[in-house]
Amino acid sequence: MISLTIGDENMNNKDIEHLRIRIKEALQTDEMRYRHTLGVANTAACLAMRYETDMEQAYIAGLLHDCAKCIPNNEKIAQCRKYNLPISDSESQEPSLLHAKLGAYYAKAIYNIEDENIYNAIYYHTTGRSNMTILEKIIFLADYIEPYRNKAANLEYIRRISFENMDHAVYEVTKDTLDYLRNRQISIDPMTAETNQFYADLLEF
Ligand code: DGI
Ligand code: FE
Ligand code: FE
Repeated sequence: MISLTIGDENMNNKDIEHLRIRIKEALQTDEMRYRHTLGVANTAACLAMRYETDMEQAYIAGLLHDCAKCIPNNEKIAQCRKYNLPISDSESQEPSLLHAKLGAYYAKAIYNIEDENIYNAIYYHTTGRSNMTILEKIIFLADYIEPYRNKAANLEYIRRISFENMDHAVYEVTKDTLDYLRNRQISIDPMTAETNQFYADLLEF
């Protein structure tokens, strides 16, 4: 169902406001993180308008996408073990990556958001994956382009093409992320490389 107003169809405004307050509390150890989160939620809603998909769903996924970000890394590992979430070699090496899958789990288990599409958008928001849904691409891109982001290369260009062709924008984001990781000799998660390859092939780059 396409929802064109926030807090209308599936959740009322009080539910969304409640969710926002809970997220603010969950992120209170990092004052920039809540600001970033609101930026992602609002940017995701704008992309949903552009691509004529459910705006409320995009907003909620944006609000929740980093809900596990502020948990210390050793605790992220402990939580993943506790809830039987698989930890890959690359995540053992770089446990901060776990905030994506742990956040997806929390969206369902703690914040009671049952929507499978929101779950996947949060789960894959850091590395992306092959053949993403519209919502997955919206969250992946909103995370990178929201107004408070200011460090990434080519941001102006990626902001523009996100509103023109999301597949192209996902390709550019993963390309820049891979360059960034290689330049700093940081380990590359196979999923990040796979996402880049999938969108390069799709676009015949
Ligand atoms: O949580 P955010 O900071 O808002 O954004 P995010 O979930 O996209 O995480 C960004 C970080 O993830 C950034 O520092 C780069 C890192 N990252 C993305 N792909 C990989 C990666 N880090 C490693 N080690 N390997 C990857 O493949
Ligand atoms: Fe994140
Ligand atoms: Fe984020």
